[in-house]
Amino acid sequence: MDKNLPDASATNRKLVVLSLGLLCILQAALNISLRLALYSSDAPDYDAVIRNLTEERDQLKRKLNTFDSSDAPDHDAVIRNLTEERDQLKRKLNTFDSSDAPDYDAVIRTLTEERDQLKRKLNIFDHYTQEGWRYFRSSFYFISSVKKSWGDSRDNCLQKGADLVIINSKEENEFTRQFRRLFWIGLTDTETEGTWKWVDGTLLSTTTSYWHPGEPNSYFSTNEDCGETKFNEVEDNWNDEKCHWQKFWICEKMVA
Ligand code: 2F8
Ligand code: CA
Repeated sequence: MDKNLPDASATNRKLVVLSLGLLCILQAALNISLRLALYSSDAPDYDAVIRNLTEERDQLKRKLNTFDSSDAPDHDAVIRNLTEERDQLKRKLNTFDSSDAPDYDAVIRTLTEERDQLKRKLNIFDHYTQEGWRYFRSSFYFISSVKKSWGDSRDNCLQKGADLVIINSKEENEFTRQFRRLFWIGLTDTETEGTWKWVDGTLLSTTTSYWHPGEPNSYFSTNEDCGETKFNEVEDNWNDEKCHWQKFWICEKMVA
């Protein structure tokens, strides 16, 4: 072998070392460019956005916890629903942290929309409870503290953006019965004697009515055209009564 010629294996080693060196440089360049792309000054500060959203979510949580769940039986359900929504947000945040390449903008848009929905719900809840309305199964109820005729009671509810209560279930009837008061409810047969209708125009269902035995009777033909809760010691507590009588009343406002 000519000693002036370089050894072939030494040349190969040099080539391998050179290639590895080039690969390292390429890798470093790729890392730097990726980091620059991710953290360039144009990109939003995702950590800060997520911190803010998390803080707002926690504020909602604290606010929800201030509601007294012992006040109304279904208050619990509202809080459970809202808490579940909040936890869903939390779970989303957690997957967001661990996923490989999240679409940050989409996640933040979704979180923001869900947070805003929670805010709107809380605002409605705050508004009605501060005005003294009671919540039960997706409706707020206003319990009057003065007496009026059936027609004036209904007008009062309409002015509040509500109407006289429509009772659709035994549970709702029990909700109204718990107050042990004589209340006008949104039931009348003024249009056609003997055809009882709710204030939204629906016919009273025979399977969901709570007339006291013997009622409605238009007592001694005295033209009793308006429904009330009266015999509150029993489940079937409704009575028909003369509409001009002054009684307490209950308004109902359904919430979406
Ligand atoms: O005020 C009229 C009212 O009077 C009675 O109830 C206390 C009648 N009930 C019975 O007689 C059982 C109601 O039907 C009547 O509306
Ligand atoms: Ca009657």
